[in-house]
Amino acid sequence: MGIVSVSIGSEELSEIESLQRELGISGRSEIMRMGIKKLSSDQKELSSLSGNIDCVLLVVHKHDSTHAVAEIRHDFESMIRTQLHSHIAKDKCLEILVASGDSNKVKKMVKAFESLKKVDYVKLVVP
Ligand code: NI
Repeated sequence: MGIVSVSIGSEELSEIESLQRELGISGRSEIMRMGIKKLSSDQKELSSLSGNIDCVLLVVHKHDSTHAVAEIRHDFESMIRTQLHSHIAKDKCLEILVASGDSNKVKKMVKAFESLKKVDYVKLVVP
């Protein structure tokens, strides 16, 4: 077993503590292992997509990142058929995008949203 030291912000740290309480897990390492497993399975699901797909993408972000989110939407506008911007909590926005297109381009769009710091949640649904 290896030991890895990581730097995380106070927001992520309190997220870890709240997950520990909710899941009844005492060690932070266990939370990290669970997170890695989840990320890895999401990644496998994403890389298994091929050809043209129809999908729905949910993105929750802080209101002050609306401009950065809009830039990504414009970068992928040829794939986006419908979009909805809604407010779900104070300073939080929800984007619902319905898209059709090449799966590799969809993967790029998902990664672009995930790489934004003020994006809290990205979920791709491929029916
Ligand atoms: Ni908004």
